[in-house]
Amino acid sequence: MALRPRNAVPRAQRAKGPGPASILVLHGPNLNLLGSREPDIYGGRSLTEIDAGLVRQARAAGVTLTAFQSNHEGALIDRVHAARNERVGFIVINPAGLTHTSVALRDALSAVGIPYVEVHLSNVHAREPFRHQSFFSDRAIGTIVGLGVQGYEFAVAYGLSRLGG
Ligand code: CA2
Repeated sequence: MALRPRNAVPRAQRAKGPGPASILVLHGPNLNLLGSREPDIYGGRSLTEIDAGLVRQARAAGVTLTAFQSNHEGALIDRVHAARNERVGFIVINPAGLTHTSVALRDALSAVGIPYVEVHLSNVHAREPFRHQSFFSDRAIGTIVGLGVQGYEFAVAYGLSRLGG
């Protein structure tokens, strides 16, 4: 019997096509407001600053990282579909408010089959009961909540290790 290293990515989940696999970071509705409102809950850094840091983190490991934010569910679904043809090997997603409502975005991620980690800046389990339910967690490799921007950094570091970067 052939043994596979514990964290190796199964063949069916590897990014397709030539060239190195990349990481896609997806941000859901209202996260474009980061840094400008409710810093006590979501921190003081803008989304542009956060994304620039993640791009640098991945680049240092020789991996391309692309970030995308939308306030529209359909645009996020289209972006997930596009990832199929882009050699995206790993997704980091903060679905924001769609976490608690969107079967459609969950279905899109399941359909493309790209492994993902779900990140939330705040500890959703310490907030209102409606935030305790996620349509994404059971299909995620893992979830990171309540660690602020570091949650994204840990998720990208994990993605890099999976991609061998
Ligand atoms: O903690 C998170 O990351 C959330 O995904 C953020 C969502 C919330 O609906 C989830 O329950 C938990 C809200 C994103 C709103 O982002 C804002 C950013 C700055 C100012 C106001 C809202």
